[in-house]
Amino acid sequence: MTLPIVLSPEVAEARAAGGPIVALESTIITHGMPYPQNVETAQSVEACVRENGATPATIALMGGKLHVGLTNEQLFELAQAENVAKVSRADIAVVLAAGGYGATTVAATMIAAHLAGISVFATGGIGGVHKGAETTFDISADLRELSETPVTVVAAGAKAILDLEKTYEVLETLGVPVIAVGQDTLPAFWSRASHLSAPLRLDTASEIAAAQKMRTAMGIPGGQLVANPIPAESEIAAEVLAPVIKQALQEAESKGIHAKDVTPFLLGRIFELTEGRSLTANIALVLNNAQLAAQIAVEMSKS
Ligand code: PSU
Ligand code: MN
Repeated sequence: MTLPIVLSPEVAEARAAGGPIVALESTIITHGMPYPQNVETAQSVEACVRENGATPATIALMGGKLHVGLTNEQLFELAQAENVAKVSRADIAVVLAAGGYGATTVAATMIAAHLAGISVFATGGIGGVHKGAETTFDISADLRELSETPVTVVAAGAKAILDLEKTYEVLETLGVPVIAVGQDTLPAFWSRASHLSAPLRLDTASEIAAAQKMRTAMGIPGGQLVANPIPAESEIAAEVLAPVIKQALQEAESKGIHAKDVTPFLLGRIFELTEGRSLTANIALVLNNAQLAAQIAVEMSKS
């Protein structure tokens, strides 16, 4: 069978010309941020990619089609739709075959990007090993995807709601390069630094592009996690966030929130508890990641 992939006109044009393209996910729109900030952010992220010389390709499932690049109308339709499934590797094919709405997580966006020949992707934060995973086994499929699918993912690290030590241990076990940008410690999403030292450090987009090209040339499957710290003026200190994260985690537990509802619940509660400050920081870090991803895509497109 032929895959029901639909490229937006702008993505089709960029692909035909061999131009730089940056994939963007849609779970952050439907499950990660409230309306209308979700659509506004998606539009400014796309604008930021264009300003930095690349073409944005926001990925989502709609009506039995795998869309790589959304028009403005499609973006609004998705952001306001009800019953949007949050899809990862496990459910992407089921939802595509059934024909409903599906927002792609990091794992599913990597799969779609690779199918469309796109090798760079910008997001906010990847999923990882949840706190308490030793009893819940809740480990995001994003981690295994990074080890299998050759896409460079630019994120502000793993979200600080996770067990960061275990997340980076699993990435090491899976053979995923974790590259901090411009600093020796790993960033922690809403904060620039964590207490963890970075396994790898690179300071420029061209070095990051060269590393992915070398990995592929060596026949090593998988991508890279580029951990790009949030801009200093937008960060929230880890000490400020720690009690907020603790409270959100306790509430998730007492309400019996589990599986893929955990991350959206925690992000929503942290937004309320910080009176929106976490969202402002989240938007700033996504834009920062989009800029670096566009620069990496430009470098990758140079032969
Ligand atoms: N980054 C954000 N907000 C989000 C996400 C990432 O700033 O909502 C989403 C991504 O789609 C990621 C998902 O893949 O959260 C992780 O979900 P889980 O923990 O259920 O694997
Ligand atoms: Mn999970």
